[in-house]
Amino acid sequence: MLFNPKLFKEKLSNQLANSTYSNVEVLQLLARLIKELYVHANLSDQCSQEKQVYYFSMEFLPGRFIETNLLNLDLLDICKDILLEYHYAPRDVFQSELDAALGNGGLGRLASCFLDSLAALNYAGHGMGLRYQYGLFEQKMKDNHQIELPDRWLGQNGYEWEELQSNESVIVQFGGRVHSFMKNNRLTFELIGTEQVKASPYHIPIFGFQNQRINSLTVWKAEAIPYPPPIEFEAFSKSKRHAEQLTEFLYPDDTSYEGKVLRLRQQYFLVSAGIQQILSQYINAGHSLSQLPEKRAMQINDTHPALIIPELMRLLIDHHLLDWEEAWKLTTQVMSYTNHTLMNEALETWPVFLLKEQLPRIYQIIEEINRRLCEDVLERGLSEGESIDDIAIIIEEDIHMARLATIGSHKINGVAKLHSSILKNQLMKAFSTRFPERFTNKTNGISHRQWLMNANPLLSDFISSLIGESWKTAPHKLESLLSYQDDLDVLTTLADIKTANKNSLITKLRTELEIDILPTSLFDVQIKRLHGYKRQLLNLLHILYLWDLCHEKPDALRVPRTFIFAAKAAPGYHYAKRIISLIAAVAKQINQDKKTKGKLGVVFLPNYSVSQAEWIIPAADLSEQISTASKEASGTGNMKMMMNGALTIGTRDGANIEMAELVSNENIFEFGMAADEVIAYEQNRHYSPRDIFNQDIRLQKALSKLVDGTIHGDEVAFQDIYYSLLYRGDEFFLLKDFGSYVHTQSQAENQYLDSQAWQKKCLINIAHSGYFSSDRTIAEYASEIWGLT
Ligand code: 73E
Repeated sequence: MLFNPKLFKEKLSNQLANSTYSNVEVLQLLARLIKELYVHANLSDQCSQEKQVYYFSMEFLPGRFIETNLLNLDLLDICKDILLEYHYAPRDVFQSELDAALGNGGLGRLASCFLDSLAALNYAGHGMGLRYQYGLFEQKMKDNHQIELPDRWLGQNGYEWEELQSNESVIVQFGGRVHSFMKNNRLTFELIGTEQVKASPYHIPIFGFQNQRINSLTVWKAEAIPYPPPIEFEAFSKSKRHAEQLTEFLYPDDTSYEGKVLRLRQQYFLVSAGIQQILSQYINAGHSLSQLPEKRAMQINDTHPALIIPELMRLLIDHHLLDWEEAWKLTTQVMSYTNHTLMNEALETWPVFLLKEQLPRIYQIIEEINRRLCEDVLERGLSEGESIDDIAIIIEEDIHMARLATIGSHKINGVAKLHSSILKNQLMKAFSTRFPERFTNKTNGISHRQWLMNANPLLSDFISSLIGESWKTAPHKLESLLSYQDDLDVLTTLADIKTANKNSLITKLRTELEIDILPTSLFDVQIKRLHGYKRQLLNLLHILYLWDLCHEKPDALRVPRTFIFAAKAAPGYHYAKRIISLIAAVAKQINQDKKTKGKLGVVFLPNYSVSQAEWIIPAADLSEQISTASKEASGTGNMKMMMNGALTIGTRDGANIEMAELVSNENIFEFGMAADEVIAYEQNRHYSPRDIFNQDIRLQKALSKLVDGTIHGDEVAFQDIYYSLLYRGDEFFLLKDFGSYVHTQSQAENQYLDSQAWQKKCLINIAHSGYFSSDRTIAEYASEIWGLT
């Protein structure tokens, strides 16, 4: 028996009996025990015959592993009991684990949910990422401004869950030049004079849900290769710095040339290290390369790892001596690509000169892929109105990564129905008409183990008391809850659970951040990356409107509300940082207003993280999913809050549409323009935010607060934001959707007054949320993209 809870129990008790420890020490002890008893004991099992999937991603956001791992190993209750026996508070021990700062937002969290589901469904599916020493950044707020500090998540002694596998280190090469020559009648390519960086893998175990499966997340660290003696110290420390920089920060500022180079090098470092390791293990296991697609699959998580396509080609051609056609066939059969955004600025391109300089052989291969693609397209003919620039990978001096990823993959998917259809019919039309069988949709999902079982034990236990435990492995069975939608006792208990979760959040915020929130208020939550299209600013305009309303008619607001925000803004995204400052300034102002005290509250929680989300989401009443329609590819926060019994106020965007389809329109608050209207405005209709402003007194009052000195706490007022809306085109149609948003918000308020009706809607949402389990998503990827059985 490999998974032996008895042994775990014995060892843990022995250790705890022998000495007293701090919470962190107990946590480290638990991690050590789990690795020793479960991972090491299973290493021999790893070289199995089953097909292996690798999920390449610049980001992973696992949050804390301790509860997840204990739950998956069926040790959670045992462990809590032992800790209590030795007078340790399980919650305090667990919370001493720091979140791994390997991600930024939804894209990284999705990757972690996928790893959880891959293991839960007993697939051999692993993550490949980078081990960023300082993560994205730690956000602090100072005088209403976001300050970015290095996130020291690795602590003094390294990360408790990782294990360095130094025997699996590989070398990644940059720069140099390509030497081509004839060898055995074959044109051969060799890189010479390169800069070499050592890549060391750290394995983090990923356990399946009570099924004995152990997968891994491998994160690579960059190190300089020691010079042979005599060492020239100055040169060595320069190259050390250059190497180590590669895995210091996630998304380093790329506004400068050096920043861009660093990001490109990071991307190549990930894919080169990852694929070298995968190929060498594959060959060492005695497999033949011709069978690669039957035995290995690789998912490219957005375009950041798209260089894996030319890198695999390079290895197959230059190292394994395959010819181009064979190598291309294997590569395209192995690779598949997920697009996560249609936002123009996120569609990556790299300047040709940069690739030529940093990765000369990779550039040659991309050039050849492009040449063959264009030749083929021209031979078959362009359609009416089409130009080769709609298809080419290299246009003028830029390499288009989404096109490279698409042509090098056998499947391309978007992450919600609407997004996939825009991807197919607009952005990638020239490709989808030529390769229709490659385009598919895989609507995102979230791990119900992490976001319901772990984050909300009260709700999870209550659900099990009603419908049994089978939903835990078959989340669609949450639908059985529908038979309780008119059961008053059930609805009352749901309300009580929400209140208990709100109280826990209140206590946490009071003790840790000295923030006080109104216990009896409606918790209105918008937690996500800060971006113009996500429209945190629209939420804020509504708050300013309500503030006015409360002053004018003190009884107008029938339900007290607390607006909860949490968001990080990319360091180089000035406008997003200004919106954070505005939220913080408005919060300060409103919270000090004696006239609206007890009715309105606004909080901005600094340093948004997975662990923080696990506190906030179970306490949310209203989930703000208010992106400009067509801009949010899917969203996953929407699913998390739905699963935890919050109602959504949202646009018909991303996965909101599929949520509405499931729960039907009366159980979700939809508002605003639809995607096709937005697209039509963008393409040809004239949009005049000023006309709307001139006709809406509520907007005039709300917006004037940004410039008339009402909102201060800043050296300048918020003229820049005011101007962006009124004079710079209001890119994300806030003013256009404002009226409809305010109206729908007031409908939500009316509904909330009828607690029973509200709870019924919550129950219907929870019951349908099983569809959004990432187990469903992964089952679809497995059968339709990866060919797993
Ligand atoms: O809609 C979300 C989606 O739910 C989308 O914005 C997000 O991915 C989530 C998971 O599919 C996303 N992140 C990025 N692009 N899309 C991104 C792009 C560049 C850098 C970092 C993240």
